[in-house]
Amino acid sequence: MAHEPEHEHDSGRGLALETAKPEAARPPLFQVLLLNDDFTPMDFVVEVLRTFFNLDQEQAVQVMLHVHTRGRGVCGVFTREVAETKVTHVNEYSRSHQHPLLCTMEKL
Ligand code: TYC
Repeated sequence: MAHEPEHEHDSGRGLALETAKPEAARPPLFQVLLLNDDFTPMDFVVEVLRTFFNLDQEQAVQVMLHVHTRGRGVCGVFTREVAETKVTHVNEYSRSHQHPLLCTMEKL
């Protein structure tokens, strides 16, 4: 286009126009993490990763062992509301089974 007033800060008519940023097209992303502890059984962590994060057995064991050896690990990346719901559900599930497993989230 020769002239797009929406993107011009000086249109020549003394008026600055700007369209709103399309935030809805790229919502902020959050990684959901599991933290290691000394008490939660490995099988329970694998079950959590399969149930809440839709990982297959092989992926779930890989992530669990990463958390076990490195202290923390990423279960998945989601928009804010989905990440918050995963964190709440995983922590409630762990507590309901008397395990101290902790799930948290961080903005990317
Ligand atoms: N460290 C635990 C154990 O040895 C296993 C474990 C892995 C716990 C990952 C939490 O997020 C976790 N039984």
